[in-house]
Amino acid sequence: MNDKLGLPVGTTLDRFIMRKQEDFPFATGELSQLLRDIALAAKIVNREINRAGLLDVTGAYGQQNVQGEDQQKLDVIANIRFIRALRNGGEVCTIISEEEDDAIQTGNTRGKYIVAIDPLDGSSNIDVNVSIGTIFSIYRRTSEQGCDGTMADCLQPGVNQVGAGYIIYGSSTMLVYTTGNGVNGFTYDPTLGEFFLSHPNICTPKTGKIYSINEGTYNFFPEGVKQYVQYCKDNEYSARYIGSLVGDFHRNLLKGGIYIYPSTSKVPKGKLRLMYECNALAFIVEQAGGKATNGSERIMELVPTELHQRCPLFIGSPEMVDKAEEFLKAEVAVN
Ligand code: AHM
Ligand code: MG
Repeated sequence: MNDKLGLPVGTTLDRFIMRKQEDFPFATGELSQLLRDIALAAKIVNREINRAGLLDVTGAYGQQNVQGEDQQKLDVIANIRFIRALRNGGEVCTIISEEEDDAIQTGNTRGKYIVAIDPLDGSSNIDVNVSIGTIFSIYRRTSEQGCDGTMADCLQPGVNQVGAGYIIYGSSTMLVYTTGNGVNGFTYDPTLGEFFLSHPNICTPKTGKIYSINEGTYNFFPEGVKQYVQYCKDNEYSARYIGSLVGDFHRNLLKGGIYIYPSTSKVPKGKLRLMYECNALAFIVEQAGGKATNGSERIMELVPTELHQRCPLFIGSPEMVDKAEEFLKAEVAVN
């Protein structure tokens, strides 16, 4: 099996990124470098995650680790690792992170890119050894180089993404990304310290039999969502919900399915964040032939007004997203 460029399974991520760049005659290599920086941070975070249980059990490191850093929760560690890698890489002027209230200026004022990142998503699953992930979106700045990124650079709609991806730290660690020409997945071989192409040109099934939603909050769902969930049950779909967006999304991407985090009467805007959760996965799913909406509008066309804006998410196999939207529309028509 090959990717769209004919690169075979087993190609290293570095080689793959280099070959892709050769197809763009005016490419300067900066985006390629940025992707490599993310992959490097992912390897470091992967190493930390793998030792998490051990550290928890022994609790013997005290306040500081051997590098003299204060011992911190993994989501904070991941945040530090990714920011450091992006800052040192030099291609990014501004970072939006789930862990930081304000946009972070890296000091690389010549950097062309903005990165929005959730360094470690699903952190409630860390302590129980369940899959967690990193999600990232890459934008080109719209302001002139030579100064810090602006708010307008940060608040771009998802359609402006030039790249997006996620890392899933699961039974194996994978990096899945797109730069707008299909989706490719790379599996990490920890013995070699390399990501290798394992899932070339990922295409999501048009429909599936998996629905992923936190049914514990059923009583607070909008009527249309309740009815769609009932439709899933009537059709004997399988309910699968890890509570780790990357894990749930990755499974559904490969097998076919729908992931829903709706607005509820308790969280009217939903829980997930547009800038570093929904947009990245929306870009990936669309590149794989799927769909992502907030129930009525395409996620990537939503124009953000705040860095940490929340939005409802319906994402996955296109026919399933369409079906869910039918129920929502019917509800609107009744009211
Ligand atoms: P986080 O960014 O604080 O980790 O929250 C996001 C996570 C997603 O990974 C997951 O899909 C969702 O929250 C689960 O939320 P809930 O427990 O409400 O079902
Ligand atoms: Mg998150």
